[in-house]
Amino acid sequence: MAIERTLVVIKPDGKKRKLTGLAIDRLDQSNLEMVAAKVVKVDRELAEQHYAALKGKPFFENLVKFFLGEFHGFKTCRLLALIYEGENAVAEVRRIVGATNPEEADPHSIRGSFGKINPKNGIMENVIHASGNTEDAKREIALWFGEGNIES
Ligand code: IDP
Ligand code: MG
Repeated sequence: MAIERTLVVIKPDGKKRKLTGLAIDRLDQSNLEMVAAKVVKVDRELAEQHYAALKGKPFFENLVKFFLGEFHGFKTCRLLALIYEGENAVAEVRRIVGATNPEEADPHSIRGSFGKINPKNGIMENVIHASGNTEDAKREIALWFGEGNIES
């Protein structure tokens, strides 16, 4: 099995609802190692690049606003970004995080336990981001941490 790295970000709803510690605790129940952690000031450019694959979707603008903390009262949006490393890290973190739609996610998962759909705009407020595949993980890690900025 391949040793992988994957990106996790605690989203503004997770931050606002004080679920950061709980999310880390759940991720600690894996055999993965947290190899980097950083609080990042998120601006529109980072938010749009992070979700570049979804540009053109009808919910894109509200998704970017959500990620910038605009629906959770954050004037400056600082989010915790983490990198986990280990065997099958991408799939393992996704298993703990749960499916995109919190209403369909396994109730044992973070999103299934704590996510919700915002009734005003339909955005899936699902507490935590996790890279969807190894390609996305590489791109996202470079975007959030920069090349070569991680302790080896
Ligand atoms: P993922 O976060 O599970 O990888 P993506 O499809 O990459 O899911 O979408 C990124 C984020 O955009 C989701 O986590 C969720 O917050 C939001 N989102 C995705 N699809 C929808 C949708 O159909 N309606 C509302 N929000 C969505
Ligand atoms: Mg995704």
